[in-house]
Amino acid sequence: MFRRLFGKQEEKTQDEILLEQSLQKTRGGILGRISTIFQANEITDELWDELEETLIVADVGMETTSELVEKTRTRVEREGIKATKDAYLILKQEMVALLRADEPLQIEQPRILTVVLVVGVNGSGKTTTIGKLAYRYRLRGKRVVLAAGDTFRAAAIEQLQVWGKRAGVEVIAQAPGSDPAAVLFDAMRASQESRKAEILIADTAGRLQNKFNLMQELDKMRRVAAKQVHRAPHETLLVLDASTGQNAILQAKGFKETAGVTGLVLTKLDGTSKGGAVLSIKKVLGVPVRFIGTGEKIEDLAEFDPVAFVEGLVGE
Ligand SMILES: Nc1nc2c(ncn2[C@@H]2O[C@H](COP(=O)(O)OP(=O)(O)OP(=O)(O)O)[C@@H](O)[C@H]2O)c(=O)[nH]1
Ligand SMILES: [Mg+2]
Repeated sequence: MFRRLFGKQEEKTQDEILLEQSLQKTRGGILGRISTIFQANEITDELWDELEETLIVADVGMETTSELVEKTRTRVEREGIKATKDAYLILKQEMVALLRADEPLQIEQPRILTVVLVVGVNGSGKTTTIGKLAYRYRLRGKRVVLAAGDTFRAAAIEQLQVWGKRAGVEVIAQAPGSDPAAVLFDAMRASQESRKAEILIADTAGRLQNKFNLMQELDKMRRVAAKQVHRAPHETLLVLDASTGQNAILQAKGFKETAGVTGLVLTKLDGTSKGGAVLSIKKVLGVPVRFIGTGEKIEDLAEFDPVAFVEGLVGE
């Protein structure tokens, strides 16, 4: 019913199945209670109170919780809805509305070369995500090149090379310690000339959003990209460790202001019960979630789909 409401086929895609599996812990936790709340016989004040409390405990955040409950309640009252199962449907619709992106993802839009910058704090899962993205788009018949823009440590370059091999795509790298903007410049030129690549994905060093020098370095990469290819970088994906819940959102605020972030990748959703925090991300940051990391393997990446996410979050 819920899927059909959004014009979805009954058959689930591989991405939707991955999403649902990665939300098992979240659904098994406090958020799983929501479907029980809506098994009550009547819609009462207590039902709304209980819903609000559950969402807050599930790390959804105060502001988003209030808005979500208020909107759902208003619609239920205005539309004269009496059955709890119909109210539950409205709640899920409102959750989907919170997550919808305003713009399409740029990676597969037609253009000569699409440049994707991947940023985030240490250990959030940038390099792993790049490997997964490269694999995903190569399987779709795209020519992909990776740029080893994390020149901080030799091991970081090697790690990207390992992922490149796994994904079956080329990695453009320079010696450790080189200027990341120069690596990107080289990789862009190689992509356009000898490699004829359609998608270039650049790794960057893990950094804190408040480290001035590192943020300057990122800015330089952006400027170099823009000089060489019209409107590049076309996507700047911020990778966040979803297991840190609301903290991930705080971190993202800092990045968003300085790094021109256009989309989010949430990793390690599979290992956490804090998936509820995802509901407030788009509202708080104004940036949509684009991908979900669902494990450590190369195929463990799902394109974010609000309907499948909400289904996985609270159950059908
Ligand atoms: N369970 C799970 N683990 C993940 C996921 N994504 C990344 N990891 C793990 O997180 C750890 C860090 O991943 P990296 O890709 O090296 O992170 P990074 O952001 O590139 O780290 P730095 O280069 O040190 O800043 C690794 O052990 C990955 O296997 C995910 O979606 N799920
Ligand atoms: Mg890395």
